[in-house]
Amino acid sequence: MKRYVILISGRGSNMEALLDAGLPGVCAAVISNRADAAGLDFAASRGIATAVIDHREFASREAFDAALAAAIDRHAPDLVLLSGFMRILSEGFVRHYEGRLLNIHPSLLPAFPGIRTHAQALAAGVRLHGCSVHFVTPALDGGPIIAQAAVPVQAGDDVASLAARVLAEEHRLYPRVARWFLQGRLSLVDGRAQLAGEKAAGGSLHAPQAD
Ligand code: NHR
Ligand code: GAR
Repeated sequence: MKRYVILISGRGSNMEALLDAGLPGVCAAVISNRADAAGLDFAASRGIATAVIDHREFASREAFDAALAAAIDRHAPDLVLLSGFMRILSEGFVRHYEGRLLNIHPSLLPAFPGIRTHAQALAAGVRLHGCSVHFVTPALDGGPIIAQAAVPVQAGDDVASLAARVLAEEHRLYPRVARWFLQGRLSLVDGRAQLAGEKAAGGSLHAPQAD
């Protein structure tokens, strides 16, 4: 069984969705940069090892990232999942986990990288919004996209209503992609996401075709 580590910063609802999905792997640890992340209690209640590496205790991003990597590598994971993790990671960290580091981002990338994506989408007036799972590369939210899910933006939406609609899709999409990886079907090849059984040509991997 492959081993995975989940990184969180807060609520941890995507982490819960991953832990409840019956994934074909072992969650070796949940690690947070914030001691008050609610998700830590849920993980502990499942008997999963937890750790806190507080970014404020480090003089530089590189020093924080080195401590974080040490805490992760103690568990020798095959896969590391950013799950509402809110710290930008340095190039050295990202390279160390190249091909085994995934993120779920609450927009249809490449639209709206960074934070406050739902407010960005409302301000832009887009009719479709959603979420993307991608391999993490040094370019923030710029790594190869693996799968996406779209939701309509409805008249009268505010950030809360739109975020809730996207979050429901996140909870379906992220476990699905994690399953592909843990099954050994998903890999990063020449800077593209490759899913076994799908043609590489044409670019995008459409989640509905892949199951
Ligand atoms: N690191 C790299 N190198 N590449 C990516 O693609 C990354 C990453 C680290 C995190 C998640 C990402 C998201 O899904 C992610 C992708 C945090 C910020 C941010 O601005 C931006 C994007 C993401 C996560 N963080 C601020 C910082 O200074 C802090 C913001 C806060 O604490 O609220 O690190 O959106
Ligand atoms: C999720 O919507 C996730 O996509 C987003 O934060 C939320 C975390 O919720 N991630 C980012 O914005 C990363 N910058 P959760 O803690 O309940 O999973």
